Amino acid sequence: IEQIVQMVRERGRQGLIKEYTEIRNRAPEGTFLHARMRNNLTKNRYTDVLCYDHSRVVLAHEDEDDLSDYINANFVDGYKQKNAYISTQGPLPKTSQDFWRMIWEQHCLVIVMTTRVMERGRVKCGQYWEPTEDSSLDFGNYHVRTISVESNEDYTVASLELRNLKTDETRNVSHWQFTSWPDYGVPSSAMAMLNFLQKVRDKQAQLVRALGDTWAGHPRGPPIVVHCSAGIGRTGTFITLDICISRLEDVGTADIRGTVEKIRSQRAYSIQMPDQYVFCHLALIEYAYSRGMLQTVDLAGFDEREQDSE
Ligand code: PTR
Ligand code: PTR
Ligand code: PTR
Repeated sequence: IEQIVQMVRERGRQGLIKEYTEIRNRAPEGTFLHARMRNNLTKNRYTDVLCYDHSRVVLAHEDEDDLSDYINANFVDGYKQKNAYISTQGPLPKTSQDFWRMIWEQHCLVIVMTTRVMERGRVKCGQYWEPTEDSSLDFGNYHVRTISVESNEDYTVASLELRNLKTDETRNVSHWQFTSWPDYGVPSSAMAMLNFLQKVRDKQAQLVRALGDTWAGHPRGPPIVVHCSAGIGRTGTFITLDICISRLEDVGTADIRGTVEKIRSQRAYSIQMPDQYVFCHLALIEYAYSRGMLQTVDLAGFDEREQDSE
């Protein structure tokens, strides 16, 4: 980790931005055929944020309709864990039912939401759950009841009960919304974000444990669903940090660039703004410092350092 601090100090903000631009300029490494099918186009929140075919979450065919298996969502690997996450867009009114179907079919226990429903007067995500206690919404075969809601300064946790009306089974889903993250930006405090991330992990671990044998052989359980509005910027930043911190705790090293490249090979465009890439570095250093892995952090000149000319 000391090497990372040194690397970050030497490159400075401009150097990291240049590195991000290189990553970003690379052509996509996959096709988007399903995302572009005529019947699926309106299931994408943004026409320029499509979903790779090779890693997409395929919905089970419920109604013989060949085209009903599409949702703008991709599996993303975690640290030493295949399909640790599902990165997805904020559900649209039209796709909320598919979203719950995906949660059901993938047995997901935890949803992380890093956007607000409205931002700067624009709708960023559908209201696919009820924000108030003891109320519910229906989406096709799924009944979603909000059991309890707890709010903090930076995030809100809702306990949801998801009922499959076809089979009459119910499951609990824990909904974690981080509320102080502007779109196209970074949180004002890395600590708030890191604290939130830790709580999310603890919750997933607790829910997996509570299910006992169900997840035997998969001790970390089902994918954690992570979404923002487009499912690339803030979602990608959250996942990058989660992976880098796992690695840091395991072997004491980090590879932010490699992590971002890997995530982008599964969820195209992940990490959308240069500042988000820079934030991953600074937040990781802050994390290491807060955990006593670093005694001092010297980033003198980080903001001023000019980019070396070629
Ligand atoms: N419209 C967004 C933007 O341009 O910022 C979404 C987007 C992001 C679209 C990235 C394409 C992108 O491609 P790449 O990062 O692979 O160049
Ligand atoms: N055994 C549980 C069930 O089938 O409902 C949960 C479970 C689901 C366990 C999937 C493991 C799973 O992963 P895999 O598809 O890799 O076996
Ligand atoms: N076309 C959209 C735009 O650039 O406005 C796509 C987009 C929207 C891309 C939001 C990223 C966004 O941020 P996030 O992935 O964090 O929701």
